[in-house]
Amino acid sequence: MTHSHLSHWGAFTPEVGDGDVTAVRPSPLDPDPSPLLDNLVGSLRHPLRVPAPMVREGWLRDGPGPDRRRGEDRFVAVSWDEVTERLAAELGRVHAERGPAGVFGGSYGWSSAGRFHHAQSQVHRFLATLGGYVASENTYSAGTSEVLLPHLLGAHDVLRSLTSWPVLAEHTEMMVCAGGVPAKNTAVTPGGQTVHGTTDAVRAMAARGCEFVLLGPDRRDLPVDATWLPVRPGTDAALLLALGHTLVVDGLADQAFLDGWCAGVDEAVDHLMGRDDGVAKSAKWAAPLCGIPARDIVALARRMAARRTMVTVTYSLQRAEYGEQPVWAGILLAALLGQIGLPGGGFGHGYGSIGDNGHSARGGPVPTMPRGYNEHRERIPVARIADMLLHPGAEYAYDGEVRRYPAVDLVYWCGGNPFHHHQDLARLREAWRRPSTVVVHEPYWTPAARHADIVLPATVTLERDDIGASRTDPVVTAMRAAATPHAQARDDYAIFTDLADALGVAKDYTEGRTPQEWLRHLYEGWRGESSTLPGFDAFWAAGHVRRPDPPPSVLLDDFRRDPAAHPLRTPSGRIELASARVASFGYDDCPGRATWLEPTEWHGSPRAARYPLVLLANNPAARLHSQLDFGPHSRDSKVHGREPVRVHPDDAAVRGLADGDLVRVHNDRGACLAGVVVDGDLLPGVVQMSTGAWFSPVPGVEPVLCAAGNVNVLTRDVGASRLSQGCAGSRALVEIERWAGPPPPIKAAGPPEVVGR
Ligand code: PGD
Repeated sequence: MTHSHLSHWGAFTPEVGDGDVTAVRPSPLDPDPSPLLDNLVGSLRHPLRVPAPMVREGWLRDGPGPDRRRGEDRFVAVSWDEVTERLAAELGRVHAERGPAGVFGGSYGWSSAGRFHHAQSQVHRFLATLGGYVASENTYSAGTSEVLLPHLLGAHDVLRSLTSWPVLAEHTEMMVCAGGVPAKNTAVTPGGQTVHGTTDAVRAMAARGCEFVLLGPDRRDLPVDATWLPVRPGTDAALLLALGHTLVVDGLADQAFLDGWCAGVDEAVDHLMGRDDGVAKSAKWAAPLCGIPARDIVALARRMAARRTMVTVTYSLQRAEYGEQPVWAGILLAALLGQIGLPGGGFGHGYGSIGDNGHSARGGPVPTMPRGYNEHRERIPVARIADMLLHPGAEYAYDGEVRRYPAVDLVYWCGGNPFHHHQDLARLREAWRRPSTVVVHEPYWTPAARHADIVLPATVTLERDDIGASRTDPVVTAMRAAATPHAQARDDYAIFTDLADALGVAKDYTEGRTPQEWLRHLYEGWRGESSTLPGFDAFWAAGHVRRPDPPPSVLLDDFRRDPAAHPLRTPSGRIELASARVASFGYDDCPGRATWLEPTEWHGSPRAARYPLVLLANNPAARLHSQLDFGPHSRDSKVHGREPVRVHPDDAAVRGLADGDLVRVHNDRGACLAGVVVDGDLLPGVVQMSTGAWFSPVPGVEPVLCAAGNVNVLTRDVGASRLSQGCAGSRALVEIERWAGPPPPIKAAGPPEVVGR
């Protein structure tokens, strides 16, 4: 057996003593194991585990209802029987009064690896069995592109089937990376990753002579030496358009490709030339916006045209106001180069945004817990949760539709942390006070759990058997329980089974299967008639089964070979460089062709007079999102126990700051404490803080001061545009000042107060 367990950040075998993990041995199959595995040490019996079912004191005493105490109240431990009875009654009340429209089960979040005990699948299945719920659509990761790309490239799943790394290693001569290929993100893959191969793949490309060009404000976003064009945050679209403009005026655009494979070419090129708005998107135009000299832009465009060039845009660029534009401009630039569909050239999206991007999928789907059918079809774009709670009944625009927010009365969350993943947390906290009841299943006292009325203690993967698998992973893993559940924790499946029983729908929910029977059922269903794959018992005994290596893939190669036989699912069947359909929606924040729109928050906006630093609020290197923030590896990354803020030496000097100083990072939405790390790898005027520190508001400070350094107190809660309504959390304007006086304690570092009745 090579390993006995799987997490989103690696396969491993734990060493367990006294009921807890004492050490973690990475799988020998993994050439580049992630240090995130260390966060698992001490995670099973940690004081932040939720030991028993908990009900918020105010909810228990006063009953359901909007409540400003949510998040600050004490909790009362109750028995499983009592909590099941109370929660079943409350679900019954909401369904009777409001029907499925009263229950929000959108419940976004990565939860844990494991195909059966997958928290999202379990909560959706349970709520569907009950008669339905308001769901959410798209992701915080790539919600902008998930709406935009079908308009430009059709149903082709560009987000998941990029040209694979071995093809890039063989053919790519230049890789122009808007946002880089950040190694930190490639440690994690939803569902699990036994083999970490992205950093080695990038190094292999560099070793074969591929030139990397980083367009971005943080040099660390590429793990190899690169030509660095430190573009100002929020101006990538301008730079990409200027590169395209240069190709056109220099006669380097591939007219045959534009004529044969693209639609909307005249409109897109007219905009580049400024024929529609009088502003040519030239290098001279872009230079003062993006901070890159015009001659460097022109020289880069010419070098790109002379080589096999891959243009890639990270997900973080679309996780922003007007985030559609850098993606659209990247596609336009790649189309002008004419290399889309050729090995090693063309367009990529999200190389380095997630561990499995660029690694080919291995055949069909992996074993998957069926979520059931949600008869209530209503859904909101995932990042509009606070708007929904604050403005029931209000109209909003989305992808050409006009919708209304439902009047939700009960929020049910399982496997996610909205007080980590959402923006403008002071606003979210206000919204969170509105529903009558908030239910959270959590292994830990996360900020989401602290802001709930009913907290049900869930097991973690090391306390249960499961099947681990993801799209690209070379093995399917028998995940073996290594410890007994902590205190009274139970599996989400067991919790929902009892609730379903109390509500009279247990048979529909369980289909009469125990967890072990489900594992066998899911595995055998996945194996099908295959004679090459072992049966369940042999799989379980062996610990894993290998999946065949997939052939290398090239994005859109079939379309390139024969566009008539393999048309895209766009109105024209071609790549839509301008989209009449998007234009017909009439959105000025996402018109029908790639453009640069001035962000509300960037160096050039009036607001920068008060908040002159552009904060990059991106995914962390020391943990997955907010998971195990208390773990040893995450803790080691902190400064005075707070999240680090990286500051350029010039910006530090102006403010009299040095390494290790405690600072207040602030704007008018809120503030957080952070520890200074002076770092010359940033563009001056740009600071960087990772998401994921556990929200720890200091009581009585308005609008909010987070003692731990949760960066989402500073970000703006707006949709990327009316087209996608995607998460726009990746940037914000801030100022930094030294924190004078004793720092407030981090309350989220310990459990909330639990009282008797
Ligand atoms: P996680 O910390 O992974 O964050 O947001 P997400 O909510 O996914 O939360 C998962 C939770 O599930 C954890 O609290 C964990 O303890 C719990 N959990 C794990 N296993 C189980 C289980 O078996 N049962 C139950 N009941 N619970 C379990 C991530 C989201 O954040 C994402 S994907 C992105 S890309 C966004 N990125 C940014 C960003 O770049 N910038 C900003 N400002 N904000 C972002 N937010 C988004």
